[in-house]
Amino acid sequence: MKADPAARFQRVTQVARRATISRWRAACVATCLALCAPASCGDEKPGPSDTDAADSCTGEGDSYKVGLSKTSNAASFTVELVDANPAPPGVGTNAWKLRLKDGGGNAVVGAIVNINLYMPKHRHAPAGTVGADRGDGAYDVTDLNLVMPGLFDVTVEVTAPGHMTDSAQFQFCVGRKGD
Ligand SMILES: [Cu+2]
Repeated sequence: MKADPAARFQRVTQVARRATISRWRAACVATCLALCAPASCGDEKPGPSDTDAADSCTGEGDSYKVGLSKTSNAASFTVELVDANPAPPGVGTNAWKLRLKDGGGNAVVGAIVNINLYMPKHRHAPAGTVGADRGDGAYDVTDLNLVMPGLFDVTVEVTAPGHMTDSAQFQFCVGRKGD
């Protein structure tokens, strides 16, 4: 059988991709194992050293408060974090209420709101989600999944009628639930 260079290239690419994915996965698993290494893993109240191991980003990122607001990169919007559950943001499923305003302070309605996640220290991007339009500039995010402890960049990408797509970033150091 004649070797097909295109097929061979595809196979090599696939193998390389798979290797990248498995390396990525291994790094992730290693991180999780390191976090769960203490015998106390699963305890309700981790000790101080355990907590440090859990986040390794203490003091970094935004300090959560009700009404924390960010201006988008091109200053088209402000994105206000009106409410968060849990507060501050924690590992697992998070529910956020956002309020969007344009540069003139008017409610942004009918926008497509994508929430993108990235963990800068782990260098991977967990799956994000979307915000549901509740009218009058209010958008509900019900299933923001912060999959593990660590530093998260939470990018709110807004595409609204009459505006260029623009993004605002929050950054949170996420600890274990109950921290
Ligand atoms: Cu991670």
